[in-house]
Amino acid sequence: MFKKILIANRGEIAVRVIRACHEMGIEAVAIYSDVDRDALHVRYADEAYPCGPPPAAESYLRMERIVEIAKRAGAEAIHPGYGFLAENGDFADLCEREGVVFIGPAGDVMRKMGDKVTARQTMEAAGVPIVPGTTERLSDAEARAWIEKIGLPVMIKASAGGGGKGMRLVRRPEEIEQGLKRARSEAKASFGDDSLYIEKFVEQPRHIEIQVLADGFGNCIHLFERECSIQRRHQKVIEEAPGNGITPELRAEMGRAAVAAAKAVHYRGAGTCEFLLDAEGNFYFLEMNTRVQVEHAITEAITGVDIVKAMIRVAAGEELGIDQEDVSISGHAIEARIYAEDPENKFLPSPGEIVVYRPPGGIGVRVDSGVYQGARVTPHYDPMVAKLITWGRTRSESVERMRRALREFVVKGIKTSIPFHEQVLHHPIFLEGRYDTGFIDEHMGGGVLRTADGGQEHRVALMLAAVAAWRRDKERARRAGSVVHGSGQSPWRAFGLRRQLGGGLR
Ligand code: MV4
Repeated sequence: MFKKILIANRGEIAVRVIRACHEMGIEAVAIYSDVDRDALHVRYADEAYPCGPPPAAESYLRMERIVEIAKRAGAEAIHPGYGFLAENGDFADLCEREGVVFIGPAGDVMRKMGDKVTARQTMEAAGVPIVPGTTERLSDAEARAWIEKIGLPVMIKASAGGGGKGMRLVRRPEEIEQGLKRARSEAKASFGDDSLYIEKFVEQPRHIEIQVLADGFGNCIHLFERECSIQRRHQKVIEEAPGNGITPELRAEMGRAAVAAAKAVHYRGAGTCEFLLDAEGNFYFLEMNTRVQVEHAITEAITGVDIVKAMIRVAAGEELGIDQEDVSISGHAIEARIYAEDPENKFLPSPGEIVVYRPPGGIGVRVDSGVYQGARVTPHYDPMVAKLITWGRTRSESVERMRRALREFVVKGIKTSIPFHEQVLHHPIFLEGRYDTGFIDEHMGGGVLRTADGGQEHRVALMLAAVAAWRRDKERARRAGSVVHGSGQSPWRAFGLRRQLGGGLR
């Protein structure tokens, strides 16, 4: 096993990896940009080295410099976390050339999945269902012909895109020309690659993803699904595991597809296959994320498997040591991503000093955070300051814990998305678990919480929704004996009293 690992990241994920290292008796080396000298991940690490000025391109993305630091510190491996260099095949190649283990899949595997046209070809060949559409790079003429054949509506997507970047929805014939033109020029400008492909548009899909783990010996398992349909502008806000209403049969089928996807590329490490699930229960492969994801912790909560430790073990050449039959789902977990953003002001970033920081605790609560009281949130990086994960034996229990934990969570000095999460956690459609990717746009007014000036109507609507939820909960509790406790008094508490008192209750 490695004796020392460098973590090429910052924030909560760097802390998460350091914790795994320390449990395994491995020393952790941090890197930090000039504004991160006092960051939490630096304090947790055994050693830390500066890597440059705050812009990521001059610090956390400096491949040669980071590998050089690893070698100088005597670290045998680099964990990239998520973001930054995590899905950069050239970085994995560089590590290998320099004799440092990259904790993740091989560079060519990342490139294969990073290029969506190649990924679609690979998945089709492996028998994994892909969204109906094309599997070649298309000229404009070919694209027109295919759109004719597939029929509207379609999505025009950039092969080099992903995660919602570089895609355009075309619903009407007159939108085709501009769609193609814009998609191509955006792809060229954003990725330096204007290859496009076409997919049939899946209406009101749900985002269901499967966690996989694989070693270098051909062992590959899945750790079931996560539902990530609650997103705002392709940014996940709330995730849960298992997914709502996913039958054991569908779960097994999607799990098999994800394992087939991973095996097709000789995957090693932790990865995630994203699928769209339509209203009829059909699922389609979208893309594979070749890294540990932000939301991995909810899978850890329901399976008990430490995903980061598994990544480190297989990167060190060990066998996975877990069979598919060894894993099962226990209970339900929900994650709320706490962002330093102001939900009452268009989710604008809210940097500054965290003057008061009092995270929740107690049974079934996990907080993975990269900040502490007195720390500064700078505008240079991702605004996520903490992940709040609650587990319960049932979905209702995890919901109740999440409400309780959100209520306990005190962050002062910066604005956070906590009030927005509280509203979602009281929304009848969320409570029913019958939502899709349109939830925030259709039921949360696009996510904009308006207050003082002219937002009265909006607030009333949200309060009525909360009261409806409370009535429904009460009615259901009466009929089924499965209670979502605490909602008896909370619609008013959450939306009226608490706001009137201006946070005084905290
Ligand atoms: C789609 C789609 C409907 N049909 N593709 C957005 C993120 C990227 N990973 C793929 N995305 C979508 N692709 C087809 N053919 C709808 C979305 C989509 C979406 C997907 C997952 C979660 C949230 C979403 C929000 C809007 C659109």
